[in-house]
Amino acid sequence: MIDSKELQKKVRKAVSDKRFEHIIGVKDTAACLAMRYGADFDSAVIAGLLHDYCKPLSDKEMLSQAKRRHLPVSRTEQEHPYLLHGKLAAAYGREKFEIHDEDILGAVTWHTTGKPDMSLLEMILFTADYIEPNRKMIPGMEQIREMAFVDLEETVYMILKNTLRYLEETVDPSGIDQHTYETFDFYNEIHLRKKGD
Ligand code: DGI
Ligand code: FE
Ligand code: FE
Repeated sequence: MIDSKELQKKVRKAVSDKRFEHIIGVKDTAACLAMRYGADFDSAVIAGLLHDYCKPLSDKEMLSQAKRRHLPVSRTEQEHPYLLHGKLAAAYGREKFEIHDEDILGAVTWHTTGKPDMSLLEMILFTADYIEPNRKMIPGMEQIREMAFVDLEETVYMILKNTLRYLEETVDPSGIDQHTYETFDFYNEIHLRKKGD
């Protein structure tokens, strides 16, 4: 597997200055969360560096790259091809950088929509992507940043609640990925159970 310094150089060449700043923010935030929760540190760093590697691809390129790899493309992904950028980054990680750790690849694959019952590393990347320091301030961000170092499942619930509210205002219902709904339902259950205790 490629080491993180090498991967950082490759990523630097593939994305814009602004995207690179975000990626470094995600890498460092994922590293902090790994320290807090006892996840594998190097895995968090590699996942943070790789997660948006394919974000610069155009819609057309995303679809053709997915097709070439025989990745299943849902109707929602067909209409919003950027939803594929995590899956593609995982595929590139395997092919170009010899990253074969399934937990890292899973975290990268699911970083946009999440999925029910995520691993610790998957929750860490999902959260780091949302709270990293370069993200613009949005309502609820302060509370989410604070919660990230207290209770990761509750944090994932809060992020999905915010994201679904945002998506319901900006895209039509068919544009919301099934995984986004399922992930919300899963973490909402945990949230409600904890509240009932
Ligand atoms: O790649 P980043 O910008 O760092 O972050 P990301 O991969 O989490 O992508 C964020 C965008 O993805 C944000 O505008 C919300 C959007 N998104 C998340 N879930 C869904 C979604 N967009 C659609 N259309 N459907 C979803 O289910
Ligand atoms: Fe992303
Ligand atoms: Fe990102």
